[in-house]
Amino acid sequence: MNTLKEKFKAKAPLQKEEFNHLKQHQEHNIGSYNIGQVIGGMRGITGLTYETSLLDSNEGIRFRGYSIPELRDALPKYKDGTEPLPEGIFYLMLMNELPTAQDVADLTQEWLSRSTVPAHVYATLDSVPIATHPMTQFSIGIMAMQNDSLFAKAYHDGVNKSEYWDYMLEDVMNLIAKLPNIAAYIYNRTYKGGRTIEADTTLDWSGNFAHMLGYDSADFKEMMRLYLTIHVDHEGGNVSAHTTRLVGSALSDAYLSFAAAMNGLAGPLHGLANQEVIRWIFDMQADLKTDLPSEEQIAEYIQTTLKEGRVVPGYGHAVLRKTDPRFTAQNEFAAKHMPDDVLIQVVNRIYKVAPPILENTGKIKNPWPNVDAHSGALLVHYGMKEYDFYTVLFGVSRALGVLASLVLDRYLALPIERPKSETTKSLLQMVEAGATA
Ligand code: AMX
Repeated sequence: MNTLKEKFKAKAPLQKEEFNHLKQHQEHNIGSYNIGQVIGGMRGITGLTYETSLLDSNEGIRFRGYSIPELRDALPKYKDGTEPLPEGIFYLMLMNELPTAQDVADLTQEWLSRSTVPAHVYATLDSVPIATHPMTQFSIGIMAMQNDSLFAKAYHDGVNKSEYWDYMLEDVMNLIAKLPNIAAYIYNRTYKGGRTIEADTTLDWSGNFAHMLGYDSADFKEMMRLYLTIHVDHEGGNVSAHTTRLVGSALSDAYLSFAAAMNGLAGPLHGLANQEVIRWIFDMQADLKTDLPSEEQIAEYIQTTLKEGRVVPGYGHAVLRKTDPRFTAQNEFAAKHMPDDVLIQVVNRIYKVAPPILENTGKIKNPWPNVDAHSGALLVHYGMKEYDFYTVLFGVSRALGVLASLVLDRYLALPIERPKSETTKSLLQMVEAGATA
């Protein structure tokens, strides 16, 4: 940890310098907004800075300037592997520089050394009904560890605000280190009769996670490395990232902030969409009595879903306006590792058929697939069919981006968030008076 903290201390001032430079331009106007945006989920209103990643609506996500294809190439891999190790993208997001293989190996060891979960956390999980949704269990597991927050303790003891980031970094490292163990515990408890699989301390963070989930093939571990790399971050305004920022801005610690974020990720329009996609496909296969429906059958099924006033899960996005590169990365992985898989063929047929139908509704702004349209099919291929669990995997990955960002929030001393709200009446009065907010 000393190495990582020392490196952060050496690198981070550059980020602060840039931020302080921006502060000199506080009066610079970057746009105006209208009532449509105020009542429409604040789309298109730039309301925060967020350093770890930036989303271009056509090109997709970039992490500290690097696209997913670039990172699949540039980040260190596991031994003979070809997919990036998520430790590397965490390092990149926190430090704003690509890691060496040694930086990544150090992180693997650091997280391993912090991965022991206190017994009371497992006891807390054991006390909730087994049918409790895995995301609810995940959130409860995270909250059960809050008692160990070093940031909360330091704040209570009167730490100087210039040192907040140091305690936040400690909490973030402890939390990330333990998430795979908690997630695996929930999986094994909920679906595998409570079996215990000991950690394999020779493996990397993702490989060991796959192992603790009970999936030991080299391909599954590679898939997990890719999965945990591409789900980390999607700039700052999405529900999970923004929730982490918002709750953290009250100086709530990493456990409180991240648990809140996971409650947002558990919503079907956000992370839960990955389970909804597979549920929707399974339902379609059952309704049509075939594993591989034709394009015509899929088109009809999509029309029915729309007529029923439901969303087609895995399609659409609040910011993206093209196929999500995270979908493409998974599709490339599937083409390489499971070219004949029937479910992947279904995913590809939906990809062919859905966009024109969604476009023709005239109201859906992005008819293209997002990350969730694909991920479940990869997991099913390797035998993980318990789709209620999928969002927990998303959550383990999302921790890396939003928590790296939370350390920076405290380093940059960002203020408490407090946007202004209006009532419908007060806005109507502004309209009548031709006034602005
Ligand atoms: N199927 C059916 N209707 C859709 C749709 C879809 N896939 N995507 C958007 N729409 C509808 C909206 O519900 C909205 O309808 P309304 O006017 O009757 O309320 C209308 O089209 C306009 O919506 P939009 O501006 O295109 O999208 P948005 O920014 O409001 O919402 C999103 C974005 C992702 C919530 C939406 O596209 C959606 O619900 N998609 C399906 C769920 C999904 O895949 N979520 C995962 C997103 C990625 C993630 O966070 N993990």
